[in-house]
Amino acid sequence: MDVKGKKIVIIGAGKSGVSAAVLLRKEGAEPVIYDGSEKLDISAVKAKIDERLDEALKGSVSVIIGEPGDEERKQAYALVLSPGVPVDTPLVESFKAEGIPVWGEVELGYLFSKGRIIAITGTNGKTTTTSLVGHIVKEWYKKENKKGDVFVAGNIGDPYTDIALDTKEEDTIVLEISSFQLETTDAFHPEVSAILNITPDHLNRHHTMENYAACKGRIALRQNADEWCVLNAEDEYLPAMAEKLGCKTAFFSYTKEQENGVYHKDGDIIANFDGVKTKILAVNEMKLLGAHNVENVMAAAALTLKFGVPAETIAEAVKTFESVEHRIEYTATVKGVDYYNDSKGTNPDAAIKAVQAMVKPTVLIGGGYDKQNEYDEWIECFGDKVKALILLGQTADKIEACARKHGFNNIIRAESMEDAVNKAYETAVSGDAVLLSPACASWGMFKNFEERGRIFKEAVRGLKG
Ligand code: UMA
Repeated sequence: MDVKGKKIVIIGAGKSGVSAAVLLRKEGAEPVIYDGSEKLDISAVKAKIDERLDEALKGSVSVIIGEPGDEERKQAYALVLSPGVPVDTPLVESFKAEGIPVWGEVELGYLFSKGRIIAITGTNGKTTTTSLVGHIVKEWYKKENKKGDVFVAGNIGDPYTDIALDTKEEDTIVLEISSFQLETTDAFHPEVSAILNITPDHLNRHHTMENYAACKGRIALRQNADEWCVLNAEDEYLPAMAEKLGCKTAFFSYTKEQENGVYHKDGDIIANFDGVKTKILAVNEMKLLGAHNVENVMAAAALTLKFGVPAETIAEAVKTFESVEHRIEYTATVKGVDYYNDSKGTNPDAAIKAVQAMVKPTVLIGGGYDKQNEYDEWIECFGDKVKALILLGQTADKIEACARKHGFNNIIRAESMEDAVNKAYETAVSGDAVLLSPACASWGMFKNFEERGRIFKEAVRGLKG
């Protein structure tokens, strides 16, 4: 793709927009970033761009608060949307009406990268599975002295566009991809892909579950009859979706034997392909906790087996893999109480998995930005395990009403994360656990879930004892 001298409009000056601008500028295009936030610190954004550009290109990307007008649209060669920017707005429609291509981070990264691609989506488990697949492929490269590098990028935090220009044919790119990022893919073509699960999330953006599921399905859009998509056999939507995909499908299941996939039986993870059953490893050899992590390991095993990694290498890599930051991350033990950071529990389904993974009476910290999710199933999963619920953020009233409806009344309100941690400290007794797993996004109170998790961990470390 030759973009030299082309004017390209980027919407959003966050991580994704900045990386898109750097890539395009390095390729000789003339990108301009527009951002809708009045609070944007333009000089900080420009500094982030300039630190990644050669001397001669520094200061050459404009960052503007507001939206592009008619003139900018007429001159534009392409529109690049950051993942957080909805596609169904009059602005995006006006570009499309002029026949201007609309790219997202994944499409742009794909157009400028080389190498083999493994792509992972799903409502929950994406980050752990993507990190684990990256770890397995890295171990494989090391063990077999393969030429090339393994990159891990996308929704996980380092934009695909950030690494695209560094990639070579012999490299492998492992991508975590969100539904937002899949709305703008077209040519994007991974060699193997996975959809881990589809449960309610981001319905304020996608409006219906059908739209949301259709977005996830786009990951396999360009895969052909020789390529594989790995799916969760126990998901409500995925077995039906498999019928419509143009590629081969492999399934993973925690409860049922699979004839064409990976399953869990009697504490073992077993692969069954072409009539041959191979034990990968036993669940008690994993460092990751919880049934949801057995699913993540099964998905990672199916993906990497179909990518060519031997079962033995997969097993060795899984055994050394520890949990990722912000995902049921053990933080500290203070006065006999274990604290866990699950800030990545940004929807009810993810938060249910975290509660299920707890083995002690739990004081739970929840609440945050309202993505219009329902909280009934989350509250129902508390059983006798959750002894108190500390609520903060925009959704506190909605969650409290839902909890009381289900007969759960031990609710404490907090003003900030520090306040929530202090109240958890006062409530928990030795032998309990405190879990931050909000079931909501962080936006509004925090920049992102990483910041929320870090503030939680700092507050925990600041507790006396
Ligand atoms: N903005 C506009 N107009 C809009 C919306 C946003 O101008 O209509 C501006 C904002 O003012 C802000 C910037 O866009 O300055 C933010 O862009 P963004 O929301 O796309 O965020 P980035 O910092 O670019 O990070 C994005 C992903 N964010 C979202 O999808 C919301 C990050 O995923 C991702 O790691 C990063 O690109 C690299 O790919 C985060 C996320 O929360 C982790 N993802 C959701 C999830 O996992 O559930 C989907």
